[in-house]
Amino acid sequence: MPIRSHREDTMTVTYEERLRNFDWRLAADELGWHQGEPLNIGWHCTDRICARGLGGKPALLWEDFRGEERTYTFDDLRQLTNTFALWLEDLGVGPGERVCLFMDRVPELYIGFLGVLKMGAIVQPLFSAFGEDSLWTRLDNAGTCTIVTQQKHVRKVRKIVDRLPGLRHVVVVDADPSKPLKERETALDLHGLPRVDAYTVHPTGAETPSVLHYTSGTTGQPKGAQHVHMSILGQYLTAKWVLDLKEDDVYWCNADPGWVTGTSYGIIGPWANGVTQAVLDAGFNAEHWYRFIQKHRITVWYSAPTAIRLLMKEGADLVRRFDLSSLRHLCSVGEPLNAEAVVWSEQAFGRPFHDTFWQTETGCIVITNFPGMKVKPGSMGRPFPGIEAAVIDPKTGQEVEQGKVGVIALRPGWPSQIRTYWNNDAGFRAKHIGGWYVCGDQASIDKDGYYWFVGRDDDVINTGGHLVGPFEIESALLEHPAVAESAAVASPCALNMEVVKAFVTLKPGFVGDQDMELEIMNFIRKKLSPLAMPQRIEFIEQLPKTRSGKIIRRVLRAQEFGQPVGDLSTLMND
Ligand code: 6R9
Repeated sequence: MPIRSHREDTMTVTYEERLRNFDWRLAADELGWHQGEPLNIGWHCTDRICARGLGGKPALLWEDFRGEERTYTFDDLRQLTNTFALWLEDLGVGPGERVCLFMDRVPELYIGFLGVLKMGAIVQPLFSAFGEDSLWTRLDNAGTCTIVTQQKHVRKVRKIVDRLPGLRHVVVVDADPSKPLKERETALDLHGLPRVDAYTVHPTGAETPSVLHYTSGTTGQPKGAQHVHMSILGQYLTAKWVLDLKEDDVYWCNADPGWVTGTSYGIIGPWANGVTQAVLDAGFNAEHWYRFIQKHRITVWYSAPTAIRLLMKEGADLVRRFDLSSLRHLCSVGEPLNAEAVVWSEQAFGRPFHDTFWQTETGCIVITNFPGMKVKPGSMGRPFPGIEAAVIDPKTGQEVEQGKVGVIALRPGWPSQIRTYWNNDAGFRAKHIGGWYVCGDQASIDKDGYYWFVGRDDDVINTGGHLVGPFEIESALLEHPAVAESAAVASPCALNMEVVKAFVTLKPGFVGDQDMELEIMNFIRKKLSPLAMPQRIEFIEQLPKTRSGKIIRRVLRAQEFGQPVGDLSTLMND
């Protein structure tokens, strides 16, 4: 069968040309998929790439904080994902069950992700820095049957396993033989198993659930955003057109697969395109990052504003000590990309960062600075072809006038959009108004159709590009014996844009001093995660509330940002 070349210079195709007669069928055609046929992300990212004759090409260039390195070709990935899938089947995991991956960015995470999808189960990646409460909430909600983890994280799982009757297996991918495993625990030495060359991938359909990512809102515990296999159509095409991926690229995505960027564009998008990607399982260090780019000759880099701000702090002189001439396209996501960061990157790297806006719920990039399109520093760009976007008044559902601020709304129907929230369809429906899906972000549109981000339209805190819900923090705070009531709000931060600040009232007999502040901070860090830990705690006598007793976070938030507090006439205790 002749293999159609995917080589094509997207820079020569303008945004306007892409818009003309756009149809998502284009992505289906390029992926060789027809409506009604089985569709499986795991197969498309491995077997199909090998069938295109790219089996010997590196898929994953992996390196960790100790400098250990490994390379996996697409054929390695194909076989190892088969091996993983069959092993899970033999363990008794069935299609549609939830398998959580709770690991650092080790190769087993990437292989496991595609392996779970190949055997038809739903993959639930969770950030390995999560503490026991964050972990329990998400495993309990999803009814997870198996968690795959590392020896270093198994301790956290052990603390909650008794409260998870549906969790049948705890799989440890690097089990230390000197440390005995407990009940329900199983060791998996993936690299020691005989490789499975032929495996019958489960015939998942376009609408079969694939990935479950937990995301935070203002109310209630985090919600499970339920993606389906058809998402690959959107992830494939946006990776190709927005990240501008071409077959000889070496691509680096900074995001952890615990968050949607790390799966949509750290696994599915690039590999569906047959592109080599590099992974660095290490924390931030500017020199290390630049050395990594230089060493692997990274060409396309997908990063985030907080990381860019950290790099800016280190200065452009540091950049000049490395040969970063391989870089040809830079993109950013997760938070507003300041105009200064775009200007700085032009100076430091000779290229601007291109902003991309999207969410866990959208599954793929929806508003963006298309390659070749004029970048207006500070703007998020324009809607991706096939995405009908608007800025509406959240009360009426009507589009606002040009230049006026409203909320970003998207017309449902693109392939990567989540289908619902796990066990919470009402929560998902509540995000729709007048036939629009409402993102929860405020923006305006200028005369050229560019979107300008204003802020969140709810109480969600965006810290370094990670969304944290106030409810989860406040619930955990209440578990501390000294805390009577609390409100968690965003507080400005030059580096992370926002950090969590908690306002706390204490029970009688407790003193709100520095020791108490540190104790509570630590308590939250362990239970939830370092991201959710309040960076500041203010002990107050009374929280602002409505007459019906609801805490009004916006008053506290406005104070933090030095903004007008607004109408306080509904307050009970002002
Ligand atoms: C992909 C991802 C989504 C929220 C989103 C918005 C913020 C994302 C942004 C941005 C300004 C951008 N956000 N991209 N804000 N400019 N380019 O981050 O998913 O974790 O669900 O967060 O992040 O508030 O609604 P998720």
